[in-house]
Amino acid sequence: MTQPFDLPAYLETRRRVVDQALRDFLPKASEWPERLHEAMNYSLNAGGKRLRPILAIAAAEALGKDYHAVLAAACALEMIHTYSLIHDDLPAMDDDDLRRGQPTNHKVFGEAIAILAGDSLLTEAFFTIAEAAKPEQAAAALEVIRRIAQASGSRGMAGGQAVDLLSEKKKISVAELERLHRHKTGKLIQVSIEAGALLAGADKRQFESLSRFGECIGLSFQIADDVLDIEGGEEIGKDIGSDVANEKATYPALLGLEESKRLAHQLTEEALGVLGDFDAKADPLREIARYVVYRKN
Ligand code: GRG
Repeated sequence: MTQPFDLPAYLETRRRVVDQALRDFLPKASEWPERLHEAMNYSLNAGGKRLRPILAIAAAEALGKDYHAVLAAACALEMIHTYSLIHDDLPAMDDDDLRRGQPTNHKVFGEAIAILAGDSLLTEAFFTIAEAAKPEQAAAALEVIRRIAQASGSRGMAGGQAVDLLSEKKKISVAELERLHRHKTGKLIQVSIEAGALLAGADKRQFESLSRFGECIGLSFQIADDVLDIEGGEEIGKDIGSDVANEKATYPALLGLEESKRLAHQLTEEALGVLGDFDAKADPLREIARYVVYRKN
């Protein structure tokens, strides 16, 4: 009899691989300039779920490859994600005191170092991919860098964040909210899966299915995050209700809690549907798609 897939064990083993690789790639806190490297390591090692790197690894595994070929890109995605959280917590943005259950970067290191730690993590991400690429991987690595850059800057995450901030205290439509969310959170999640697929040598059809899968779970992740901001317990590790306090447009605010949950589940079903041609090696991706909307933090 085949064993049911054990998602917690899968997430834990892959998280350990990513944690070790991040320690290997990033300059140590003891290296000059020590305070800046300490700040970068502080946020990177603050206990994140490592969802984006694990998605890159799971995409490669769905294609029959192991994590070695994708590890540098996987870590780069976590560096970019961590940069975005450090900057998002700054007084000029969300002004949060807690992240992942610990004081935010600027609360410990001050605003100037927090800004530079974010800048450096973003830059280090691209250094990491370029540095690790073997000659035979050069074309795939270049395409991964192009896509990650597009998903992170004004065409992606930073663009979505800008619109999010400019929309505070304003009424926006569901279509505008969806566009904002797809950019702010969705594109980095989507590109995590695309990076894994590209570095694992996906053909065009496989790539398109995996990319669409990433697009669906990118949006369902953000809708679930909006729901968690209202319903989450203390395991969420940040200030609950901050969206309401900041008068942010969210799915629950625009559609109500029940409709938001229904939409997140609909996106999950769509994500599972596009993996129809993949065998059991895609089970980690399938289970992560479910986990994204049922998680508690
Ligand atoms: C500052 C350029 C710039 C962008 C910030 C992603 C983002 C844009 C801000 C984060 C605000 C936020 C809480 C968004 C909700 C979605 C999200 C990214 C949640 C945190 O991601 P997880 O749950 O976090 O993967 P961990 O801590 O597990 O890594």
